[in-house]
Amino acid sequence: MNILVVGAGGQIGTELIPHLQSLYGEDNVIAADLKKENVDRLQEFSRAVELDALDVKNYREVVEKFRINRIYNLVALLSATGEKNPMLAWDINMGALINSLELSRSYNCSLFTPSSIGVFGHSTPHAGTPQDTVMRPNTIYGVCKVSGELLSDYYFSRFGVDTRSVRFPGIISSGALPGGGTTDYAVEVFYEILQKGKYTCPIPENTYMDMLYMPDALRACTDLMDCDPALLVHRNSFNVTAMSFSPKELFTEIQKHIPSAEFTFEPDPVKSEISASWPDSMDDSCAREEWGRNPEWNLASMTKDMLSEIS
Ligand code: AKB
Repeated sequence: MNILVVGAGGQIGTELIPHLQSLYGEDNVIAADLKKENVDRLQEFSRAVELDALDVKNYREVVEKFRINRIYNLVALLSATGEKNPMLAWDINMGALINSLELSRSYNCSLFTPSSIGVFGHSTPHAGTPQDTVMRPNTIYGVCKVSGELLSDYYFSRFGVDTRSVRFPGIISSGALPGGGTTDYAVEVFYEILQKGKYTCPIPENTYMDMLYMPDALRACTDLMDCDPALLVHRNSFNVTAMSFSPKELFTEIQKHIPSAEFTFEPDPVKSEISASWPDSMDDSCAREEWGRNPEWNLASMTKDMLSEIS
């Protein structure tokens, strides 16, 4: 198995690379990123190359050179940043996806492109959001993710490309900071509290969103791609979650460890609107039934681990 991770310098890629190396061997994982500084950092622990996923010629050369047969396409402009420049978000998110799909088709690669809770909108049921339900997002990021799910299913049914993916909720991790998302507060808060003892939250205190701790997210990436395809009724994309909490609940949990931590709320209009349109808690039973998903971390265990890792 030769695996290429495109957009490897971000929050997920930084931790997915060592996870893949531990499962498939160091030599069989290639990390690719657009930014030279990310490639330099990735080269400290992996085989890493510079790659612009929007440049299909450059992308093809890398796939050919390393005889790639599985691609993780992690290139994305996230929800809050996407609203600042919708056309750029469309170009990046869809451009990287189309190139990944076409190259997977030509070189017989399996392909994982994360989807997101961003596919949902105000008209989706917010409690126990089902796997198959209304998907009418009100962000360009969500529009890209719905289009990506449909295109990925199309490439599977029309061309037989082995596309699989999950709808990630907010991912909490200590390896690399997220950037430009609506759920980023749940990571930022740990750094701010440990550095400054106080945090001002851009999300209203009682807004619930689904979250996953990174180890559970990484297992989702590999368990789904390694499972027997005969088990899959769905492909693009599975609801996955491990916890659902509001900022207030997370901060109360942090205060159990750091009683002096201070929290204030200054809701950001864009992030507030986006977070209000997303599910409060998703139903991930299809992922559990079809490929045995079984997350291990909850709010209490994640909070304790984050504080100790970042300290
Ligand atoms: C974001 O907030 O944009 C992402 C996501 C949930 O897809 N973290």
